[in-house]
Amino acid sequence: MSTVSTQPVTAAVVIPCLNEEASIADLVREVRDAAAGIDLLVDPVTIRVVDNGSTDQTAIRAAEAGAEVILESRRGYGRACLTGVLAGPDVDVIILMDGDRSDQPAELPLLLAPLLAGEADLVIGSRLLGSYAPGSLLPQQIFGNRVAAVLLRIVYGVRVTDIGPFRVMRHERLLALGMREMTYGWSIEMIARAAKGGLTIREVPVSYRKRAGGVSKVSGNLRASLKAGYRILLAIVRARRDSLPLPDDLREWQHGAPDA
Ligand SMILES: Nc1nc2c(ncn2[C@@H]2O[C@H](COP(=O)(O)OP(=O)(O)OP(=O)(O)O)[C@@H](O)[C@H]2O)c(=O)[nH]1
Ligand SMILES: [Mg+2]
Repeated sequence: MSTVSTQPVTAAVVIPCLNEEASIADLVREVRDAAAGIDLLVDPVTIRVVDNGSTDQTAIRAAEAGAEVILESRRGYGRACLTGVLAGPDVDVIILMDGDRSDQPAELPLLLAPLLAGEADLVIGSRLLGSYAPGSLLPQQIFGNRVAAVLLRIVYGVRVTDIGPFRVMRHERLLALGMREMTYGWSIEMIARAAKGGLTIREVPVSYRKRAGGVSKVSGNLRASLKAGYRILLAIVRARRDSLPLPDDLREWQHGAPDA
């Protein structure tokens, strides 16, 4: 089912951001350097920073560093990801990564290679197969990820070690998943829907850094962590029930979707 690329493909790096002024400019530069050095059939690579109502200088810093900045006033991690995915012009491949500089853009080729070779439809960077800096993943995150992985195996028969934010997928395939989860359940919903749609999911080891500055919105905040846990469980259950709409349905749905 996966597609092999023999011609250069276009790609967009979508970075959801909420108050990441401390890290976003360096991250954008790292992505640009990584994209320039990619010895694969990817060209050009655009960088879309989706600013989700930051009250700091995130948007200005990102634009100064050369990113395209998309403002999304409706809150939610998944919402920001989807807005970035849908922001035109259409590209062949979508790359998702966090805005706090925890993911390493230099590892982009590791994720792109299996996708472009047609070996996988969704490639996810696994921090547990790779490495993570001390303090970058809290014990509750590791535990939560393990629980989520077990549920994915039980409900969808898919084996993953981590629910990492750094991932790549063809634009068209991602749209066809009909993503609905507009908060932190987005990452797990993508895996669940891909598994349900019979897509091939591949993990590659990546290294994960501690956030480069700024404030944690999820793992460092108990209330946010509990809410994220609930959204993740909900996403697993809901993805099982829902059908997979066509891309056109998704575009319509995105317009009328309730706020997260
Ligand atoms: N667009 C958008 N982005 C968000 C929102 N909340 C968090 N983010 C971004 O999503 C990414 C993940 O959030 P983090 O705060 O890093 O969560 P975390 O990785 O669990 O926590 P740390 O380990 O402290 O980094 C970061 O790039 C945030 O800026 C949101 O509501 N909207
Ligand atoms: Mg983070």
